[in-house]
Amino acid sequence: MDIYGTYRQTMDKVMQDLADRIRAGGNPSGHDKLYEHLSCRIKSDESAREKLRRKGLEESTENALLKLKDTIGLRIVCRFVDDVYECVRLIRELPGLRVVKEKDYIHDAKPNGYRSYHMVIEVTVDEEDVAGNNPGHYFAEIQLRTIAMDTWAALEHELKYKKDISNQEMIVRELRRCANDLAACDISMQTLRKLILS
Ligand code: 0O2
Repeated sequence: MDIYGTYRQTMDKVMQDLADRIRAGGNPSGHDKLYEHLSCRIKSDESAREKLRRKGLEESTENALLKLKDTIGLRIVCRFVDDVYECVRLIRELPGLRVVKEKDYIHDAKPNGYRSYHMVIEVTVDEEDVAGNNPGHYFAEIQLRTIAMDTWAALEHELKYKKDISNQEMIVRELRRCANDLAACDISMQTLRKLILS
């Protein structure tokens, strides 16, 4: 059994239900799809344990479910920046969930160039949680970004794990430049769409 113990099944249920509801809202009939793709995952046992250790916390089911807010993760990739914010609005209005934390790394990019909109939400479900509540509460993190932001994050994530890169400084600088160029493209594409649709 993994670190999530008997709660794993409920986590899968919470994740699938959330994804289904976002898919339903993000595909309004007669309108363009709000997002390009949506993916979800439960953080692996190994990765959850590594994150708990990194935070100086004991590797327990309680800590995994209560202290890590991203064990249930959804990622929504949109074509345009406006669509990201439209999806955020849609998620805020879903019943049975409470937004606990939001970080707008699109408006305030990280120093390395990372851009994305992060939401931590608490979902209420008719199952017991690790604190013994029923209905129970489960946390999930939703990351929303454009295709351009997603491409950048995927590449940067890959490079993060290659520790023996020479020219590290130059690569970090170039990655930041690429992130800024892609952000400029996102703005141009958004403007073009407005022009085409007006
Ligand atoms: P993984 O493997 O993707 O799950 P937290 O670290 O979550 O406790 P914080 O500061 O609230 O605390 O997290 P933050 O910065 O809002 O974002 C956490 C997640 O966002 C990361 O999860 C990444 O998925 C993504 N992320 C944040 N910054 C970067 C970045 O600079 N580059 C890339 N590629 N992704 C980033 P994990 O758990 O680190 O990893």
